Amino acid sequence: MSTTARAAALRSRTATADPIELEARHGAHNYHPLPVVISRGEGVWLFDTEGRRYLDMMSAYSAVSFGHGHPVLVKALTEQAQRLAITSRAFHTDRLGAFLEALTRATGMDRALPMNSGAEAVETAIKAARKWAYKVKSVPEGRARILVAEGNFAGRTTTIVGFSSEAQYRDGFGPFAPGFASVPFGDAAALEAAITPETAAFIVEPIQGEAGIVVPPAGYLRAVREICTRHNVLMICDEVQTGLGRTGAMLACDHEGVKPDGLTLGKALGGGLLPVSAFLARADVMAQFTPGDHGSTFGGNPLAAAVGLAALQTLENEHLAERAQREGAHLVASLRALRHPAITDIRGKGLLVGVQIDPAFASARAVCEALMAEGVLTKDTHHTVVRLAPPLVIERAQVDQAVAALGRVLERLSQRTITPEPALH
Ligand code: IF1
Repeated sequence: MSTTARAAALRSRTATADPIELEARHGAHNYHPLPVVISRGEGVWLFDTEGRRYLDMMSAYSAVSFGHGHPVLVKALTEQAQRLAITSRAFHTDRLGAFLEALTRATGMDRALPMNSGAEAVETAIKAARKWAYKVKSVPEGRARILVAEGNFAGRTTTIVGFSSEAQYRDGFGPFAPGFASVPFGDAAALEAAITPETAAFIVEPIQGEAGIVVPPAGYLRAVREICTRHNVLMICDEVQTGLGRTGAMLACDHEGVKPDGLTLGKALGGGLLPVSAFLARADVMAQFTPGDHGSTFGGNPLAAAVGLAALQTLENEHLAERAQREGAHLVASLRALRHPAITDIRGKGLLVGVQIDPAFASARAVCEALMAEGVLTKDTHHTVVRLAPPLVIERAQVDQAVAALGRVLERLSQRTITPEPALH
């Protein structure tokens, strides 16, 4: 068949074929999406190919904090794309410096190294911590150890899944990088007990997202800060998910007034439009990178820098952290007011909320499928938790709409689940 004929056949097949079927036929099956095909997004709303509207209550795992198609961010993207998008770091550009300055000012960190995905930012943190251990702390070469928290999620590279506690994320992907050890999340004494002279850093999410929106005991981050300082161990906070206003403050660390030695940001830094991440650190840590040590084809490209800068400015101009604090408090209060027996716990901070569902009633996945029928889209995590993490631009009425939908779903599932068994005769 000629190329032209093949292209025509493909066009006609693709034009009429079902998108889900195309994914199934041509793609890896590494996700199990809800049975919905989204074709458009606007603010807090998603629209499927049939034109049905859904309230987005997961904002792409916090990457869409500004809502879908935020006009200021789309403008920054399109204007920059028409001027200059990618140059590599072989040359300076007129966008990167301003983005790095805004990142350091917004976080209070000394220096920033721009990357693309969250995992790349975490891998950059690992390299920086190890090299700092060898060159500054005089840990013998090759002996640096990094502590992580049980229940962590920091990305999908083999180094990172190597220290995951989730069997599925590790299964079949070894052998893994050595030099990592886990400590219980939320237990400062266990952290201190695990520190050795070769410990370079402790990498920790201030609130564990994938583990099911797990908030550590009050004071934990302050205790970690004090212990790391006393033992000359780098405290590195992974705020890829909790950062940029999501928990009701610029950084989740801010709730305890803690300044880490290293910080990873991602997801919302790209304004919900493209992957932008960064590793930020104390000057002496970032100084470990000399020209050629580390890099990325796309890291710090002018398109990402322009959008990232606009995202940081929009976060501030629209007071989105305060909004997350206010609407998150209302969300949690409204969920508690449901007083539904299927809800066994409500956890979170700001607009990063997890609703724990009693498995006797239904799986979190079943709740999410039922929510979809009610026009609300979100995702389950760890089988029993429904994640509620909408765009930070969500209005009060839309929060109420999501809670009402959850109430209806739980009521319906309860009737289905606890129908009394027929009496045994
Ligand atoms: C998936 C959830 C999972 C992260 C933290 C780094 C990264 C992530 C705290 C890596 C990414 C994403 C990955 C995505 C699902 C989602 C996620 F917690 F957000 F729900 F998996 F746990 N640090 N989290 O949460 O960033 O490389 O993806 O840009 O892999 O299925 P990334």
